[in-house]
Amino acid sequence: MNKSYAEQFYYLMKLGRVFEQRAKEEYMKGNIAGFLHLAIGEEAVHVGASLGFGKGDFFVHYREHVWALARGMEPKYVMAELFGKITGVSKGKGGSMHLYDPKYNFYGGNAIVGAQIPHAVGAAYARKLRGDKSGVMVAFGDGATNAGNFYESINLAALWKVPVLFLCENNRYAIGTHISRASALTDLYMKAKDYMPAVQVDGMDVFAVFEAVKQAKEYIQTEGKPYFVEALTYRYEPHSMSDTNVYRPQKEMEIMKSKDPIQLLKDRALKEGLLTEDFIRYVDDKVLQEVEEAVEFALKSPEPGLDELYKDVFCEVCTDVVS
Ligand SMILES: Cc1ncc(C[n+]2csc(CCOP(=O)(O)OP(=O)(O)O)c2C)c(N)n1
Ligand SMILES: [Mg+2]
Repeated sequence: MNKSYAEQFYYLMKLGRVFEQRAKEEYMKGNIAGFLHLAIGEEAVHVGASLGFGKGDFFVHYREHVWALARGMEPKYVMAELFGKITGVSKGKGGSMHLYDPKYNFYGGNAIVGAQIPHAVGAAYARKLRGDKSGVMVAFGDGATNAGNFYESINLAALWKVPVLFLCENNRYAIGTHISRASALTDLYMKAKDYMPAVQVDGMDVFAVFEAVKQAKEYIQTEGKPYFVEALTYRYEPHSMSDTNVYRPQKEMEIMKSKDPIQLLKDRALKEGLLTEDFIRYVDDKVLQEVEEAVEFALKSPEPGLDELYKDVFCEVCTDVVS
């Protein structure tokens, strides 16, 4: 692992964390409405997978702010979207669960559990037919692996040899339901292993996620077939802002917080000389400033006008939705 990657990991993970902490505050003030699903605790999965995969299309679920930032979307346009402002990435009409920007090959943000999985398989199949090997990755939660569309997708991807990376973020909960109460298998890579290579990785360790996803990307590109990665992770915040969070033992939360992915990265990278205390201080100040500017930008931006109401509802020319 080189210094440049360690620096990018730290910057993006810290940016994601501070961005979401600030989004939570703004939600409490009433500046953000609707749903807000935070990924605090899961940053190593989003950042490690994003950098490990490199170029390609991303389809994710509603817990997506850190994914969007890790793919390069600017904090101010993402924050403005959460605020429902016209300057947001989806013109303020999508909100937190519908970040979308084809410039970054980022195709959302889906509010329907598991719905992005067949979308990604379709996009990957289209890429294959065009001879385009840039790659498609789809992320989804543990809960999504109990849905029919997940099984249909892994089946078709294996049958038609579709080069797509399935990335399961196993944070052990689907809202308030523990995985053991909803899934017959709790090692979720086992659900895919008869269809494709499938591995389980420590999702609190950004280096481990990066390496697993990099290997997966090489496989889908050279073999032209699907691959499955399960990342074991944990969300520190409630499912969404309206969740009372009473279903989790305090002890469990304490144990998982002691494995904080940002702290783990710092400890290891400082020890191995990949990061310096000065760099960490510099990044900590920089992200605070960037997020502050993003909030100011969002606050000052106007809401969408009434003339936006019927725009972007249906596609008039549907050929280039996935460019
Ligand atoms: C088809 C469908 N069923 C139910 C819901 C309600 N719902 C929203 S999030 C969620 C839990 C999903 O959990 P998981 O896939 O583990 O993702 P996580 O929230 O943990 O990231 C459910 C059941 C939904 N949005 N869509
Ligand atoms: Mg979950």
